[in-house]
Amino acid sequence: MTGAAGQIGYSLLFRIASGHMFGPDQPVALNLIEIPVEAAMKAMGGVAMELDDCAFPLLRDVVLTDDPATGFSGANWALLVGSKPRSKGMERGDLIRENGPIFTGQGRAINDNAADDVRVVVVGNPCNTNCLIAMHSAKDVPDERFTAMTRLDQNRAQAQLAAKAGVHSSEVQNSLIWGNHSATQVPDFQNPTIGGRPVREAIEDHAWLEGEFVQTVQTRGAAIIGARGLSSAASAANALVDHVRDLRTPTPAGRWNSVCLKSDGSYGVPDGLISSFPVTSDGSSLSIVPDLPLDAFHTEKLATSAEELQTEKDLVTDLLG
Ligand code: NAX
Repeated sequence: MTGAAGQIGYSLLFRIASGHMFGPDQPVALNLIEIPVEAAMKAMGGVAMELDDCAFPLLRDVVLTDDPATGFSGANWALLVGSKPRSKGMERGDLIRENGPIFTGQGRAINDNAADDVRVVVVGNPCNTNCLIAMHSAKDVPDERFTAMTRLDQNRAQAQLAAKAGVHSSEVQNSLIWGNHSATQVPDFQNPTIGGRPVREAIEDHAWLEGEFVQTVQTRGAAIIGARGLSSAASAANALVDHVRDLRTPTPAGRWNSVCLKSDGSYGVPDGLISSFPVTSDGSSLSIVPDLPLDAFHTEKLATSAEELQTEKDLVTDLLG
């Protein structure tokens, strides 16, 4: 895992070590990667001390390093959480250019050092384009092993729909996000169900669905920062646990999860972009669910998000080899 001394790391590592990500019978060894800066390495050392202090039965080894080659050595799962944060006055384009080279280096280090079955999940933002760069930099690793995370957005959408319908979140099934993990993402209200009924039947306020629902999910990250003074961390770590667990286990019939992966041109998203789709897993390989209906509202919004992904890709063409 990269970014091990960060906020998400502080929530995530304890969930992994206690068996939530890989199951209660799977021992884990953690390779933690930080930047070669004294404060970051020292903070990561503190996290490792706390992992020791939990005496987790499943935790077999913890390696601390600032060297990606060492960190990714033998890794079965590479969780790319660390990235440079957006600083004041920085445009999204600047952020993409700043982060790009990090993911080139990490992609190469994964290619050269990880286990043959490595699977890579990118969380560090802009996660879709960072994932694209890492995928292109790891030439020997099949493209389908690279995903980026919209599971937090999916979980947020599920919670919002449940709250509006006045039911428990478990009543909402197949909550779904399309497109980019950004403010253009498309929270779906056509294909999920609430208590087995279409969302538009369970929630009669259709203006709310097209307006407040979509905007609330798109801007939830900013709302958390506004309230907490810090970005979402525990919910992001929880979403990553969900993401990896659901890629590792076969998806129940009739269900799907939101996963960003390489587009095959499905739903009009240009081939090769890393976009969020409804995805099923057979436990190892992933498939985009075909032929879901998308009305004009969803189609138009997805096209806008795909255009944004294309613009991001165009900014980093030189890094795509
Ligand atoms: P923090 O700033 O708390 O931690 C990031 C950590 O990454 C820092 O300790 C930093 O030193 C480290 N880091 C930076 N560059 C690195 C590199 N090249 N190698 C190894 N470590 C490196 O951020 P945190 O709140 O933990 O968030 C991490 C990332 O997740 C951010 O990019 C954030 O935007 C992104 N998020 C993505 C989400 C998603 O749904 N995809 C949701 C949550 C979060 O906003």
